[in-house]
Amino acid sequence: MNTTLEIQCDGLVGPTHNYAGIAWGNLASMKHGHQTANPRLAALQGLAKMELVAGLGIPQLVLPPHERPDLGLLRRLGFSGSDAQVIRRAIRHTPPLVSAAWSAAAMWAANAASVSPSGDTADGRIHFTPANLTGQLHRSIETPTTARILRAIFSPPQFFIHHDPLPPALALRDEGAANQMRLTRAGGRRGLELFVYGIDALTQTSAAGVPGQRYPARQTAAASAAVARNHGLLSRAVVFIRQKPVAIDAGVFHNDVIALAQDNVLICHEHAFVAHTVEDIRRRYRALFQAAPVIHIVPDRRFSLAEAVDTYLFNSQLLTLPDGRRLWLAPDECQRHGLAMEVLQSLRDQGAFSLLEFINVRQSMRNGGGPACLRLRVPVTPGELAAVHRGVMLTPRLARTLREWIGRHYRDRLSPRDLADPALITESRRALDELTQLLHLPNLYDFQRR
Ligand code: SUG
Repeated sequence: MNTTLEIQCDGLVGPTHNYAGIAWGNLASMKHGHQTANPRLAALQGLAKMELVAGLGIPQLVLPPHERPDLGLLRRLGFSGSDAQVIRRAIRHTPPLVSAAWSAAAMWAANAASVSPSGDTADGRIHFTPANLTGQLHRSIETPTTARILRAIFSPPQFFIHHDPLPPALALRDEGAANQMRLTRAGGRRGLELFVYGIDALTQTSAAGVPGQRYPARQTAAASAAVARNHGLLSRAVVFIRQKPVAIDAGVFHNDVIALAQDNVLICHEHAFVAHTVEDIRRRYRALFQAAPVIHIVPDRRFSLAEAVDTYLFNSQLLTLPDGRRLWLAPDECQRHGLAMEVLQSLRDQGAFSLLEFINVRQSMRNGGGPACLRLRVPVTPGELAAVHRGVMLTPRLARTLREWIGRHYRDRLSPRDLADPALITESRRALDELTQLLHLPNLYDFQRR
């Protein structure tokens, strides 16, 4: 019997989901930029994933989308007038700014925050640090709303503590739990937290990236270290790991595109980390738990970095069911990829997991977000779970309500040209206003407070 509970917090896809092609280094975003998206289908696909997980008896929580467009961003950058005028003027001058203001990227909740469960922290509370997402303009605007949402959902201070995001500096770029993994020992509450970074930006000459590297690193060592300190983690229960630059250049813009961990099991691609990392993890795990972790390394000759990025095999959710069995929830794309299926078969044969399911989240995948990107994990005790805001916990009834809400409010086509349409501002606000009632989260958005 498994006593560990883990809430899966999924970002509900917002009504302005679109393909702007603005995430440099994220190959899927770069490839699908300026195509027509289907926000309604995207939201329904995300909801279907949440329903599947909740149906397995795992606590599933809904994180509401952010208000878009972020007109405050455009106004701060000097565009003025009525809401419609602001959009029109910004489009005339700087279209990429408008794409950023409309971005629904907050759906990728793995980037919302770093989370340390109460079993790991000095004060026995769950610690949250909203990610500053400084590396990308369209993502950096998420932080204040994310912080507000997390505070509203995980509220009683005897259980939950919310830190300020790290200062928005290149040297402190932080993209949250997408670069954080955790290993535990069966039955125990303590974990070994693994923080993965792409660059040590305080000492490397170029803060933007390793000189000569094609794509920038989106997490810095200094950011990871600051989060670990703020969360009050024991130094012997933390490992800092550096991504291999070659992986970042192949399109691994977050660690969760190349590695995943659950319970005492770590699965990673051969080129996920720099040399000696795996030995280091083994040593630190052994020192903490007096036992050996289970580590599966997928060799590049069997499954290349390009194949990993193409299929998002490692961006699966590895879920522990209430009976203790592990389920691998893979993106649908893997099912049609012979080599990905061979890797899965061999991992299953070696006992990494026992159940396998596939999920179609293609609308999100086309922007570089697989099943694991769409969710933030929060390990909890039963007492902590009971303190979470009930209105956002997914029940069959809430799922039905949300499906109807999506059907009422979402468009089934959104092209970059549609972002000039002022009617979309009103439509999105109407949808979100109603959503706050459905989730019992009043006055969440700025437009409701004015
Ligand atoms: O930050 N895509 C997101 C995808 C995030 C995936 N998250 C994890 N791996 N955990 C990003 O690159 C695309 C936006 C656009 O092009 O419209 C985008 O932001």
